[in-house]
Amino acid sequence: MHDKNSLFSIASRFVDPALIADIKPLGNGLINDTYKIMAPGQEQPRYVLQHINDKVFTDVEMLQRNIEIVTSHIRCKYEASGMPDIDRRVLHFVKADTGKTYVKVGEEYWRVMDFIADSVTQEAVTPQSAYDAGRSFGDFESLLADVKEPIGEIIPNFHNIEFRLQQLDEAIAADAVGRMKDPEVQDYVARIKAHAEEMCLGERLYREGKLPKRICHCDTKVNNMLFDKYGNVLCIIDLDTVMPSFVFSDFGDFLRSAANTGAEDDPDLGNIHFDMTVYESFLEGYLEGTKAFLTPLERELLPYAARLFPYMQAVRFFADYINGDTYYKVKYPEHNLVRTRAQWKLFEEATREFSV
Ligand code: GN1
Ligand code: MG
Repeated sequence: MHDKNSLFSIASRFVDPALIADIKPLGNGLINDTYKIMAPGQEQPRYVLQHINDKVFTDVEMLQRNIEIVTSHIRCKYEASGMPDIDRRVLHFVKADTGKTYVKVGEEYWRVMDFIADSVTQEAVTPQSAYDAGRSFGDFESLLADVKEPIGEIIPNFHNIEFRLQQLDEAIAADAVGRMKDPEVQDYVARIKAHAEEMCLGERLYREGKLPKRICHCDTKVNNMLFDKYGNVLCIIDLDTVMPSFVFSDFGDFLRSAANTGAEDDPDLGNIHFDMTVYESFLEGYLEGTKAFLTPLERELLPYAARLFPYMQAVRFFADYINGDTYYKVKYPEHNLVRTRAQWKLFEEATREFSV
């Protein structure tokens, strides 16, 4: 945690100190630390200050370059199409006194972006907002389909399930904190392995040259979108993971949070079901947004994507649990195991929905 004085002095590298009345925590991301900068006499935050987790995003220069390419590309397209209210539809990063969109203070990296006025985040969607979300993520991929500058793979193999399974194997072999002796842990290992081959389908098709990679968002949780007060999607946020991936990333990861009737870390597995009405609405919006480029194979495999993401997230939370919680922020010692159970339940529920 950072004290207020240091937050003030870091924020002052980006914005006029006279505009900073207070700085408070914002949101519940599992990777970066996020704060809102309040200006004097204003109820809404003016800026967002973020401490970049450089253990996860090791190349901050590439990270910010990717984000700048993506946001300016989208902004140009919106300008060309006469889109109204552009500043509320695409993020804008503030330049620091260094002329860059980030600063290094001691060993830490920080950045600031404008707060999008009159916006809120949500943890859940309705069938109507799921349609909008599908349309928005489809449009997002569509807008980025002709980016000329190379977008770096900021976290190599980020959504490569073969790689994630290999990391799990490494965690099991190391058993760094002795969690492998728990019979429940052994049981999840067996369950995960039983589906491994089937779940690696995407990577096999990629090697066979049948499946393309496109520029995707790669973290399409519901809480990575901003909505206006009427529940319309305003803007897609959390652009750190934008990189080349299968479209399954955006489709499957959104449903992982949106179609889950429970929470990502719900301790009560009875709350967790896969909501097919959300799936159908999101699918409709997504197909509309991606109709210019989606191939028949990509389309056919969208139900696989809806299963792949709870599976992959279970593998990732589980590996982190076995490693002793080194990646995701945890609120209590069993948190990553609770998350694993919840994602596994969601995987089973989705599997039940899609098996004929
Ligand atoms: C992380 O940063 P945040 O909380 O939006 C993670 C995602 C996971 C998600 C699980 C860089 O996203 O991949 O799906 O937690 N981001 C990274 O909630 O690993
Ligand atoms: Mg986030």
